[in-house]
Amino acid sequence: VRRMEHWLTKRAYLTPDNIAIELSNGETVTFAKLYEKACEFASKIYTVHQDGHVAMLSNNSIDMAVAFWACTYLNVPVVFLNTRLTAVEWQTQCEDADVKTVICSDQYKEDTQQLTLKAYAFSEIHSFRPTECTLITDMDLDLVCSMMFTSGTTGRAKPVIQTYNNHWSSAIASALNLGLMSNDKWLACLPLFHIGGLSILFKSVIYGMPVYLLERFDEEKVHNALMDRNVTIVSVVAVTCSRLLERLADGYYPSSFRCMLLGGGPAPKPLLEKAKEKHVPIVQTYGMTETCSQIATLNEADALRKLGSAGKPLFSASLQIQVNNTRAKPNQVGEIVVKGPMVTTGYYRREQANKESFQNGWFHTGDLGYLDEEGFLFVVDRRSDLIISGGENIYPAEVEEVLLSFEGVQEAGVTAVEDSKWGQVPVAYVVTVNEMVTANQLLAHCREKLASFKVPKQLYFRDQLPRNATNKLQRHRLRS
Ligand code: S0N
Ligand code: AMP
Ligand code: MG
Ligand code: MG
Ligand code: MG
Repeated sequence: VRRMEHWLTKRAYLTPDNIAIELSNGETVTFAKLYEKACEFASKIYTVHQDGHVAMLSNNSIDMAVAFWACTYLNVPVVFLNTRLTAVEWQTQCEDADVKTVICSDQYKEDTQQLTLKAYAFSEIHSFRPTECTLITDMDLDLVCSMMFTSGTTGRAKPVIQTYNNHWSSAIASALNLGLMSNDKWLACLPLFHIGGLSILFKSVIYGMPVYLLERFDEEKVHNALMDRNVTIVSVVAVTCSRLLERLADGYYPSSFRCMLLGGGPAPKPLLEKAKEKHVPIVQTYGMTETCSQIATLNEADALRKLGSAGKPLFSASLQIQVNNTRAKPNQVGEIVVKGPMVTTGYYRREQANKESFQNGWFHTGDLGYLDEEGFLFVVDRRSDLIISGGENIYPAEVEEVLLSFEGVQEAGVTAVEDSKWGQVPVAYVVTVNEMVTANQLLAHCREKLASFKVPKQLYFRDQLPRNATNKLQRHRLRS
């Protein structure tokens, strides 16, 4: 076993008085305090958490960070739930990831009544009496630290295993790429339930760097923080980046501001050009839940010369373009495959998916891209059929399944259309047995079962849907 002293314990020992988390209301928590709070929280949940995993349902907060670190002191894997999902979706994910206990912010306590699982709000846990328990001193790097769901080809989201070693390797690889400045302060406005957000918490503790934590993305708050709070780096998706540039208008960020780390989906050329015009440094990155965030990143030095590229694979990571399991030539488009210590050990209890995704040691991302003559990655298309709306994944099959579960719906097909606000949004095509089914009924049914960002923006009735010779739905032909 590979072991390492618990990162937060070590950090609290090294730089106890440095700031770990800063909020927009001025509140701060030092590393010593974060350590103390995490240990205390651990001693309080010790009696309620059952064997099995703990789910976390919360928007960004200090409590959420404390609860997460508390679970690491008990060696309990944390399954992160997207707060935008419906209770039906949470329930399925909890079952798929062997969750036995839910920890939530007080805001979601009422929603959890719809789950068959026991849920505890942060405030309830704070009021518990601490129990004598042994907290781990050394982390076993090969253990599961967290799990996050990602869309799968089967229509059912898959739990991605993220080990301590994955998170450690990701944080180190990122620092070797971006460098680490003594004044670095990373702003977290992406949800911590996605890896683009959570990875900032690991970086904070491992680097000894403060995180400026926002409950959620709010362009006014982010803008003010970038202007006045000495933030040096902020992670963004295309939609939030675009809103910030809009808000910046003719202004400039202070010279201490280093960059926006832009990931989670394609970076539209016009957005990159606008940023260039406004002298906003954008660092484009390619990564995913399965690689525990960044795996390829474009250095600032190459940013303008290679506009649109996601850069080169980080130190310790390898990346290839493969066509029929052989390495592609420069500029030849193929599937992006990766390997390295930040790559997931697999999907939790999904044998078939793991067999398909891992071949000869390479993880097959399902994304298409090419490497130019100098080895710079260009992502040209995402995994088949995946829709990315404002940084959130929508898998068509999942929406189709919900449409098909409505009585009278015979066939359903979902595809993406371009959208100026969200990048892409889903639209649906359905075939019904008779004219009794209305669009309003179907959309209401979707809203009940699906997170609202997954609900089709338009719904069209058709006599039949395009299928190939083997009767497989051809989603790319739905719109014609
Ligand atoms: C874009 C965000 C901020 C929009 O949320 P906002 O404005 O707060 O909306 P609300 O006020 O909550 O809701 C208003 C209405 O809008 C709907 N809505 C909300 N979000 C979406 C959406 N994405 N698409 C479509 N509709 C949406 C609401 O439903 C509501 O409608 P009604 O009233 O009908 O209910 C928010 O969506 C957001 O935070 N998005 C980003 C999510 C994210 O983090 N994605 C990245 C996931 N991938 C990864 O983490 C891997 C890549 C990675 O690691 C990375 C990514 C980025 C940067 C760096 C990295 C890295 O490698 O480190
Ligand atoms: P997620 O599935 O939420 O983990 O998000 C990762 C997915 O977003 C990847 O598999 C890609 O499809 C897409 N993606 C991430 N970074 C980029 C990028 N730089 N360019 C294009 N697509 C990207
Ligand atoms: Mg995914
Ligand atoms: Mg909002
Ligand atoms: Mg919702």
